[in-house]
Amino acid sequence: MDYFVSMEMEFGVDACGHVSSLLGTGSPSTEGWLFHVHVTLSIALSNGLSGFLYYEDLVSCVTRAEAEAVSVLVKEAVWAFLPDAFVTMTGGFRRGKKMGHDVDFLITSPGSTEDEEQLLQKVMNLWEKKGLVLYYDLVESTFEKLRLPSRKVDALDHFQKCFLIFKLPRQRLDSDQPSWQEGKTWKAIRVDLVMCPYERRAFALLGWTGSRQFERDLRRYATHERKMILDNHALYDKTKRIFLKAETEEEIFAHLGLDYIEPWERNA
Ligand code: 8GT
Ligand code: MN
Repeated sequence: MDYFVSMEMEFGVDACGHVSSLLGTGSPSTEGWLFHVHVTLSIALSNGLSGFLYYEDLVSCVTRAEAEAVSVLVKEAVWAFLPDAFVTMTGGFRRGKKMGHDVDFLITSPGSTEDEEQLLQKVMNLWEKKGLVLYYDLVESTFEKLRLPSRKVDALDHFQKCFLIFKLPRQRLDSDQPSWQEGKTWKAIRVDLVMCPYERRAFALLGWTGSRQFERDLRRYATHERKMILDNHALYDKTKRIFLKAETEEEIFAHLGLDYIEPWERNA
C-alpha cells in the first residue's frame, strides 16, 4: 500500500485514478501481474507518469516473432562476453506456445565460474548503454552444491537471475505485429534470464520449461512413487541417499522411470 500513498503525495489524486485502472486489469498470472504493478509503479515514481506508457505493452501478449527477436539480442549480448555459453529459450515458448506473458532464457557455460558470475551484470550494462533495457532486478545466486532438493513443489530456485523489461526496437522484427500501434518504434517486453552451473543445466532446463502444473505433478510423482526429491537444481534418491546426475532432460526422466516427455507435451 506504500505505493498508493507515495503516488498520491507525488502526483495527487489523478495518479490514483491510474492505479485503480491498473488494478482493474488483471492478467491470468497473479505473480506476473503483481510484478507488472510493482515495476510500473516503481518506474512511475522515479520517472514520472511516463512509466505508465508501456503498461499497455506489458499486459498485451508477447508473440513468437517478438520472442525470437529478443532471443537474437540475448544471444548476441551473452556471446560477446562468454562465447561458449548455451542460451536456451525456456518457459511457454519452449513448449511450443504461440504467445506468452514474458520470454524466459536459461544461460549456462562450461567455462570458468568467475566469468559466469559477472555475465548478467555485464549484459545489463551493455543493454543500458544501448538503451535496450527499461528496468532490471538482478537477484544474486544462493545456490549450494550439497543442499538437498526442496520438498516443496513450488519452492523458488537459488540460481542467479535477472527479471527485466526489455525495450525491443521495431526494426528487429521482420514482419508487422498486430499488437503494435502505428508509429510505435519499440515494445516493452518482460524477460527473465536465469544463469545456472553447467552441471545443473538439465534440472534447470526441466524446471524452467514448465508448465507450472507439469512441474508440480512431476515433483509429486518423484516424491510419492520413487522416494526421490526433484527440484530445479538436482534429483536426490532418498533410498540410496545419493544425488542422481543428469546431463540431459532425457536422463532425468530415465532416473524417474518415465518415458521421455517432449516439451510440447508438458502444457498440462
Ligand atoms: P507464460 O510466460 O506465457 O505465462 O507461461 P510460462 O512461460 O509457462 O510461465 P512462466 O511464469 O514464465 O514460468 C516458466 C516456468 O518457469 C514455469 O514452469 C515455472 O514454474 C518455472 N519457474 C521456476 N522458477 C520460477 C520463478 O522464480 N518465477 C517464475 N515466474 N517461474 C519460475 O522454475
Ligand atoms: Mn514465460
